[in-house]
Amino acid sequence: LFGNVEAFAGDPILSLNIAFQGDPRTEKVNLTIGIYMDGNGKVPVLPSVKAAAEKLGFGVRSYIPMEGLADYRRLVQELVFGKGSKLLAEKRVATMQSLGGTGALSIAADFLAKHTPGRPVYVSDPTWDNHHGLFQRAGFETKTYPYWDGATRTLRFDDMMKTLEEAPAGSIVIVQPVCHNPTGVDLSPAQQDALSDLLIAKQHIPVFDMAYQGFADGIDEDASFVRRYAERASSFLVANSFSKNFSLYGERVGGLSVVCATADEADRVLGQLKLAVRRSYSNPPTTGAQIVATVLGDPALRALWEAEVAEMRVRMKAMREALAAEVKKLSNEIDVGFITQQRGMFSYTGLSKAQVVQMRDTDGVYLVESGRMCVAGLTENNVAAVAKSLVAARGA
Ligand code: PLP
Ligand code: TYF
Repeated sequence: LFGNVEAFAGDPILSLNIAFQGDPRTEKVNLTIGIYMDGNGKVPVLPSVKAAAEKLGFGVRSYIPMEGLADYRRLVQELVFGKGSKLLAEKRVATMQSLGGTGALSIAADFLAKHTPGRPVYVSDPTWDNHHGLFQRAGFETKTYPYWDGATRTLRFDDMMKTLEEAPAGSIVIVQPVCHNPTGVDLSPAQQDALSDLLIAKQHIPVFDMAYQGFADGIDEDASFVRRYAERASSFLVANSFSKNFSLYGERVGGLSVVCATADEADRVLGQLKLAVRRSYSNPPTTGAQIVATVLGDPALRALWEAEVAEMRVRMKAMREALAAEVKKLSNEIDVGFITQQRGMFSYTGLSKAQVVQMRDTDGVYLVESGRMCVAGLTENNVAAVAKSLVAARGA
């Protein structure tokens, strides 16, 4: 019956992690998957999260509503759109609790496939690979807009605008508003505004995918693209994730918010989102959302969490500076500006696949084959070795 089932090639990033685990070298360094690690190379349990979990204990585990916990959904809205948001006052946002950012995008794709079918979906070149997969699975054809210029390690902004200008009106456009995965290159505020003008003029449907809120400049600062867009546009979507900024990867906590033209429209959209969830997994899990809602809803825990996010952000920036400084010590030929200018968890190094393989084989330094480095894997203890490996590979 299943004799012709094709083998699954696996996810290249997850496969690299398995290879890393099996590597016997003690000096190995994992700079692959987008997981924040602390200065000791460990995935942290945030004290705010631990305190919330202890406060909650293990209570009743009945089903929760299809759309998720009410407090959680309100707090998601306030975190994404800002507490004083006009949209929220007008009740124009339908927000669901989701299974991480991936689950939010998956429900978004199903919803759009049903209600706005047949439109092209534009994603950045390059992007998080699952953007293609999730929207293709929902029945869409995905296309790319230019984003990364390998020669200058900067944004191809004019080309990006041209492609989206030439796209059919009403196209779906996935936009990472902050800490772009995989490049670490974001739009400047002026570029964000120019892109917003174009998206509105062309009646494109943006899906903002915000997986790293708080990892660039701050929790509110990182939401500013979405919030400024919200002041002007009547319909768009936002997927947000707490995997990284709460270090709750395995709990699968995120949100999908669909901004609508009116409160009545938002009511009906929420109904359709509930239906999509009902037909998929019925209702979301309890624990992660309870923890996030407890932290965000308690002033003391929230202040603690904000400080913890700041600590993660500052450490990643410090590691970028340290790597750039270590590379400079070894070579004057390499322009290290890109390492410190890029933001968030990732740096697109421009290293070729052969160079990445050399670093892995020779030094046990693991990057993704596209040349993406997760800077959250750098520590005081390994940064010099990583710099040495990088400089050697560049010369090879
Ligand atoms: N979107 C982007 C751009 C990501 O980098 C990620 C993954 O880390 C996600 C979405 C999915 O996040 P989650 O793990 O919450 O599903
Ligand atoms: O790009 C990353 O590393 C993160 C984590 O199938 C991730 O987004 C990677 C692969 C995957 C799921 C999450």
